[in-house]
Amino acid sequence: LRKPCRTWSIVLSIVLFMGILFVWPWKRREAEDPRDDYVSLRLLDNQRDYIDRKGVHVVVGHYIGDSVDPLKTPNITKDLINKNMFDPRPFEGKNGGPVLVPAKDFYKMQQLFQINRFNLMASDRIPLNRSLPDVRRKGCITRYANLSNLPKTSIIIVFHNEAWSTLLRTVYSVIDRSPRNLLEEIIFVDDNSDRDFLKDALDEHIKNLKVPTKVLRSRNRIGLVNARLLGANEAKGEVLTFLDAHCECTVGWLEPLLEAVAKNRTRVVSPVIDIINDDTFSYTRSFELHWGAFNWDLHFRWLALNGRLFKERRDNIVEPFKTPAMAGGLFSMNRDYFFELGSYDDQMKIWGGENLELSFRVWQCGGSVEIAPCSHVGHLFRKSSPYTFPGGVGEILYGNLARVALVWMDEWAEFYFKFNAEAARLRDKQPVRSRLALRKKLQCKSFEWYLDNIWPEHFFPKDDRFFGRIVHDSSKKCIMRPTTKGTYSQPSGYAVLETCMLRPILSQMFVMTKDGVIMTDESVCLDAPENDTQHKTPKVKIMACSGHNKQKWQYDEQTKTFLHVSSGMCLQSKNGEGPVIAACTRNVDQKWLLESIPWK
Ligand code: LR7
Ligand code: MN
Repeated sequence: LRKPCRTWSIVLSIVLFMGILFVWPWKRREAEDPRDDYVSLRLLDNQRDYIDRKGVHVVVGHYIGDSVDPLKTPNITKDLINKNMFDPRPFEGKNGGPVLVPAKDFYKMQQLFQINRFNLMASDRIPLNRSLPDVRRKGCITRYANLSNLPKTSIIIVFHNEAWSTLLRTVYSVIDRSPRNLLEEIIFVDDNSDRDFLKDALDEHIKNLKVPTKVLRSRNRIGLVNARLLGANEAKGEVLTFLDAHCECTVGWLEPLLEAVAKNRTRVVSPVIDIINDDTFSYTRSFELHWGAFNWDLHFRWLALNGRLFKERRDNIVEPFKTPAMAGGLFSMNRDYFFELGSYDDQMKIWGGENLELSFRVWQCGGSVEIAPCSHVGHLFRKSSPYTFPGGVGEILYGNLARVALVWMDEWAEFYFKFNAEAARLRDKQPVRSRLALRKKLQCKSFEWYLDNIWPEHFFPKDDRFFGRIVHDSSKKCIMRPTTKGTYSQPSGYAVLETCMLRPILSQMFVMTKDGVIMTDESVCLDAPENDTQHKTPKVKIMACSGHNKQKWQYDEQTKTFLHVSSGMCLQSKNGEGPVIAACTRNVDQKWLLESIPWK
């Protein structure tokens, strides 16, 4: 071999060898229970992450606090945002595949990205009727093969300054992949968009669709709740089906939703929400073994099912299952029931909070919120918002959330306001009398009932459990979950010991249940290995709550020690370093105080 050639072959063998080293254990890991390693799809928070299908944790980006008016970004002019640049190529994005933009267009592509905060050039190259894979499980196809007498639905799509291609691809996917006899009509609600092509050109285009379609227009920016109310008031279908303005429905998506609602009109049913990538527009199937809930800040979260529910779901993976909360954008609901139950809180502004409000209301007032695993719809997830929030993102979102808390959460509203200064500041500005009257009229149950019965594995404080700080007696430091930027918790990592803050902060707060589970926000639990033969003092972790024995602890008031039940070891910290478990000694290093913090 000549010399350069030999060098290359050595390099190549090293690469191959490393590849085998890394790929081999990786491949094997897929077969293990994945719930140990991640918390959830994390959405609508400062950090918006998700786990891809191979279990890789992908940090997607930032969300709240990041809304950008495209006209205030470099190189974007009014002319540019008003131009419809839809330019489809027949096979681009076919079967849900990624779009490949040639390198020569990269500059333009990045420029156009600002307009909608997704890759507009990529979207505009995909035909309106692109194909998507059938992502259903086999059982689903037979389960929904012979249906009769399903009700018709009105499809309601609200939008503010949406792109032509994403908006119409939503509609084409509905028309192409729904049985025609189940579609009553499609109703667009234009929430005061200012882009030219969303006016006459849209009115013209929809005349040719195979399903009766109309556009309602609001003369003011009214926000998504009031836009949806406009649509719902006009709708004639027995069922209302709401979709965001940038979705793509897959084959068989509608039948499971309508069948569930037809069987019982108090069911409110969402599809599994798959991921349309904001950069390549590729379609990725999401998990079915998740349900929707929320964190201490009342931000929506996907959580992995655990314990009883995981088994239940694994045994029956086709029937709709109950979820504490819905994501908000995609669901079907009986129209009369929607209005009987108080439709939406029309004092909610622009964006945010209405999904929890509806979820609490449905559950507490006698209905159910469910996910139909056989129904898959893709949603374009963005890292930031491409439109203005008049008055400010915080003012709007926390005002809406304050309303949710005040109306539905009883004493847990106090918990929310205690630790959320921004929402607390806005609470007195919220007139909620009419919504409280509605709650009374409908004789709705308490929030405690909701927590106990609908989400028994919740991590909120309650009178039957400890809530507060775990303080190391000798160093007087607090156990804390790993954080980034001071406040936002990471999905998992090693527990740390830090100076206790003067004003109690949530990342130093834990809940300990009667069962000995020590958990905190985001459904993460104090966790230590059952039998770690390599380390004498294995580090204590903060991991997704799994119900496993290795997450069970016992506190002894007398000796002030924490026993890690399954290993028989004790919680310890030497010189104020990160907590570990070690053979029990009753030494000062193993003494801890439980400092209760009042929460209501
Ligand atoms: O002022 C506005 N007027 C509008 O008409 C602001 C928004 N909108 C429209 C907008 O064009 C879009 O069609 O409202 C819809 C939702 O806004 P997005 O797509 O910018 O936000 P999002 O996808 O992050 O919104 C999620 O959270 C919202 C909270 O209010 C709503 O519940 C959305 O419906 C919800 N989207 C989903 O649930 C899709 C799956 C996401 C997940 C998980
Ligand atoms: Mn959306």
